[in-house]
Amino acid sequence: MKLLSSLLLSLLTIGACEAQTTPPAPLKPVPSENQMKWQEMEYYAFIHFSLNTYTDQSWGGGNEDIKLFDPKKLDAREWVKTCKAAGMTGVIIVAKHHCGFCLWPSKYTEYSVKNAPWKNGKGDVVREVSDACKEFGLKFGVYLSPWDRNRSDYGKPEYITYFRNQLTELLTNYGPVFETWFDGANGGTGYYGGANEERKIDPKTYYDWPTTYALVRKLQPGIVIWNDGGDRADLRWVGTESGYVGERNWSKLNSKGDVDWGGLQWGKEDGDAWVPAEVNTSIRPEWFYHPSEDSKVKTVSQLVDTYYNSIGRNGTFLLNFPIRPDGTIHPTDVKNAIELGKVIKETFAVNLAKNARVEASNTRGGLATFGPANAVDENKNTYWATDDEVRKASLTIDLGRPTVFNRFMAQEYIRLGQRVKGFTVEAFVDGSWKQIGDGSTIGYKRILRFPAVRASKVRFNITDSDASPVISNIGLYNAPLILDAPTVTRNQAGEISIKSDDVGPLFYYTLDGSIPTPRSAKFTGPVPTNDGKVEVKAIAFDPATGKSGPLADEKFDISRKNWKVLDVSDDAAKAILDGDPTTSWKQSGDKQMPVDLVIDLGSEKTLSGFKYSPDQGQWGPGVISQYEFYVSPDNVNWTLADKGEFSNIKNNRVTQLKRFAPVKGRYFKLRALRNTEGNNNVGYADVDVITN
Ligand code: FUL
Repeated sequence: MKLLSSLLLSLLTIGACEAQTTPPAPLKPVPSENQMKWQEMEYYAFIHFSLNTYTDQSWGGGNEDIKLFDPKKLDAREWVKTCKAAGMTGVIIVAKHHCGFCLWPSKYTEYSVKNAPWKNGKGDVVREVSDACKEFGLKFGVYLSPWDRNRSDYGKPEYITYFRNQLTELLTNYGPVFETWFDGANGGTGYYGGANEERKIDPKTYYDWPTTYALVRKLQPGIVIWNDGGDRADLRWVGTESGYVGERNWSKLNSKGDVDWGGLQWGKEDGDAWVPAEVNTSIRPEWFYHPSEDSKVKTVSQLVDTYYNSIGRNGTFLLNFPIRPDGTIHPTDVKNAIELGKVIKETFAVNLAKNARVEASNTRGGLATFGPANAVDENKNTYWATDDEVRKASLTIDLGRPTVFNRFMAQEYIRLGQRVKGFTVEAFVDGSWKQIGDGSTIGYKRILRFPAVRASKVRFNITDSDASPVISNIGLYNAPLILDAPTVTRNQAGEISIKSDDVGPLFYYTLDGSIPTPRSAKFTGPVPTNDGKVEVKAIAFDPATGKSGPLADEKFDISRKNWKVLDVSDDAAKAILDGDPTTSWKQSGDKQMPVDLVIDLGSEKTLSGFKYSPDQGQWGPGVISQYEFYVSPDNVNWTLADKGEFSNIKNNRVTQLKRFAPVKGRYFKLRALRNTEGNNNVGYADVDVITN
């Protein structure tokens, strides 16, 4: 008996040892080969260009005149060169947006470049982009809008045949395609071949996605499919177009069933399908080009912030360039994107942890094949792994001497699944350990930012994991200070504030229209101004290098000092006038549409427009989508000055600017007729006017 049990024990031990000398079993689901290749692309471009570029719209109605399309300076090589210089690895061209106009000469419609004046109808934007991608070594992708406001057969089965025919053209005639994008947006109304009506489809059944996916995969075996609102494809939207994914971000979802907003932002820890996150956002507030946004191009530090909130959080980063009517990208967009590319390159050029001495609290089977040195060798095919039963482990990096850094990067070997759900990072500073950062998930890539520290050792602690951790890479970096145009705001009292997304720069400004220099006034706190219109010019300055960043030029209309929100007793309503887009106020829940906001300007003004900024929060903010705007001399007799829709405000909650013929009055009323959710919630982050 004794003999038997010791035999059993040694057999068990051998079994256990054997298990620990082979690679860890995958924690399913795991990425497909196509998803792996896509994830490693990390950062790529969107290009939005269509007839609505010429009509200054977000969504074309489907009846825009083809004759408008004549981009005389179009050179897709320039677009792709910009993408390459910005550090991008691919380009997704919007081949057809919701208006139905095709940027390639499709055989199946007359509503395309073949009937445009551009190149006498001989042009093909899709061809030019795919050729340029080949020339510059970037991958090529296509967006084909399922919703088509031009087609008379939209809503009928015939349209699905049309849609698949178009898809076949795009996936057959332009070489390898790395990604297709099937936008879920559908506003109902449209031209529809002259019917000019509202058409409702059931996005779950109408498009019959399984058949379309099979076609896509047959034509392009290396592709990944993005789909929003249809059957689960290969990639997921993150629930916002503002440029971030959740700090906790699982690359998993359930293969069946609806996904709520949290599922889009954070994925599902126990999801049964690999559906990683793609963060799509535009370099400007909107997707298409609008001249009024020339001063609203995202700054370098905003772009860098988005980089960390996407790639730094286990997502990819899809950054959009709107094309101008002449066919070019605006120089500011080009400059900022290239600058972002430089910052990223500079930041990650030197991995201070590369080949450093490392020790781990546990190594799988005690074998070098799974040893911690694999986590600092910058080789994506090797990894540090622990024994199966180990869920908490530490890896200590010895830098050899005090070293300054402000970024920490970790990557899981996701071919074996996503596992880690809690970690901390400590630095050995002046003889003791100090925590400098923490996080939940890691996935393909996770980057932490923190103020620079000078340390000789760093400890990475995995505090929680769904299976034994498998870490492919760790990096430490020292990122440069970013100087770009600062953000200028004006509060209700008329005071100006200046700030930027980085920590450290000083700010100099002028109020007289002159260009600020480091000899101008230095911003030390809110600056009072008079009640009139004010133009603020400001720059950020790095005292260590003596360098300054680009100019911020902000024009404010009359001060809102004497304004009052009428018929509201809630003091929190002042958020509407405080000039801070991050604060907001909501009408009381018992109000039914239409819901009015009435403001007393304090004295008579000539109004020629207004601005509405919706709540930036995610939870039920009451974003107005249809409005009327009235002006009154006495709060009794009202004149309708303007009415209309805030297009695409549901997906992109940017400030809406509306202009109208000048009207005199002391009071205005913004009437909400509808919101983006179809309920009675009405909220505001900011409301302002344009005066003559
Ligand atoms: C949205 C669309 O409605 C926008 O116009 C844009 O194309 C964006 C990428 O997707 O849902």
